[in-house]
Amino acid sequence: MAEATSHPTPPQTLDADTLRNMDRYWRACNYLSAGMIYLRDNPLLREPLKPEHIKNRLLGHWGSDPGQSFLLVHLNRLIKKLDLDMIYVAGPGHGAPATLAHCYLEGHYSEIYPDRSEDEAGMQRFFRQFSFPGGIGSHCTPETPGSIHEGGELGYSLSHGYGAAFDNPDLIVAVMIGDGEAETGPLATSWHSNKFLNPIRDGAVLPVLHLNGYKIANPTILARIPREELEALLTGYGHKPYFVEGDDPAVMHQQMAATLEQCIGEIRAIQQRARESNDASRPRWPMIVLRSPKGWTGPKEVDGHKVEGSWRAHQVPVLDPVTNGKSLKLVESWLRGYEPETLFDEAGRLVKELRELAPVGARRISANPHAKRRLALQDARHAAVSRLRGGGQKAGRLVHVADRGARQVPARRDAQQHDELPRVRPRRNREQQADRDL
Ligand SMILES: Cc1ncc(C[n+]2csc(CCOP(=O)(O)OP(=O)(O)O)c2C)c(N)n1
Ligand SMILES: [Mg+2]
Repeated sequence: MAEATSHPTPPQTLDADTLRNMDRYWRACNYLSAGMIYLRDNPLLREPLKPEHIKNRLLGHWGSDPGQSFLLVHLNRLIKKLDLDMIYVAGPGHGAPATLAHCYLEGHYSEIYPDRSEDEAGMQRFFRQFSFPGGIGSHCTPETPGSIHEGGELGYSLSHGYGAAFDNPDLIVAVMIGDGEAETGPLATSWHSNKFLNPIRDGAVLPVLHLNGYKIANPTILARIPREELEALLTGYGHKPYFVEGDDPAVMHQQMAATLEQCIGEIRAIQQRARESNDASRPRWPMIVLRSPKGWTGPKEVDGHKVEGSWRAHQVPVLDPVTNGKSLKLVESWLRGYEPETLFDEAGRLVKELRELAPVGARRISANPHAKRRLALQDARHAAVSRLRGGGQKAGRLVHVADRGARQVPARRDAQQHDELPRVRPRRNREQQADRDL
């Protein structure tokens, strides 16, 4: 069996300041995630929380978010440190608040949707739109910046991750896999995609299996089998698993920082060796198992029932804050526990020292050009209208466009007659793909 490593006494990879600020950044993500689920007003809690500040219908998934955000904060550190070209695939895409929070903190959300600006009013709109009529879905959807993966149907994250890495030799795709998602047929099969990855011509995939223990109301198999059995399973799939396990944030930050550095170092070494020697024999790719509590940092108990670290954290942990004063207080103390007043400045923007932790420009996970494709809804609506008006097949198909390129692509002649539909981009040559050297 390949040597698998965890870090019970983690090396001190992060200095005290970096550790503190990364933890603050993570708290900001968690604050925004919970804010999206609960708040329609008073976004920075600048006044005591009242029932009218809470959304009437509470929808969304909290449990997945803190673990996903934890990983994202650490990916950001390495993207910056090593100038990585990296995208992120959220397998538990129902936990969209984590992805959205990151995009917003990186400033990219406001660039695309200027009314959801980096200030108090923009944050309110950002919260309010989430899972709200006329707003955005509670899963990762095509309009989620930086996401190439629809979050509503579990099972395809790893295959999508590999699809993105093929033929992109410099790209690293970090894929978080839910332990529930891992029980689906498509995901369970897709571990074998690593056999199709050519270390010379393709990029890399870094799977992160998230053992938060639960899938809606049930425990998960992979979180319950003995560690050695899981290690043997993942090794059998061709990986070299590293374990990051625990619930003490300070210890976990150090573990994750050291483990990620190790994994990225191994990925680079594998690629360098293969590319210098022109030897594409199959390596053993590293991967991470993150075992952290579901709903980490959320309410520990509600009405005497365990919530953090249990299935009750999956969606909305406190259900009735509008009608129950005790629940309202609980939500307020939970949100205030992140200390938003120390994370956001007077205007309501993430404070400067935390903004500096994120990569900039196209290196931001939310703005990486490999994932910067979204359905041009406006164009899709036009397409649908054209079809209804008898535009036929040519004019009536949905189009995916790179959101920058959309206006630059010359419109087809028939499209010009039908509300200026952009040209459909050419498909990749299927034969070339089938000819991949396995
Ligand atoms: C194919 C499929 N089956 C069922 C569901 C319903 N569903 C939504 S979330 C969820 C649990 C997911 O658990 P996990 O992957 O462990 O993610 P977590 O929330 O724990 O991070 C399920 C079963 C779904 N979205 N897709
Ligand atoms: Mg789970």
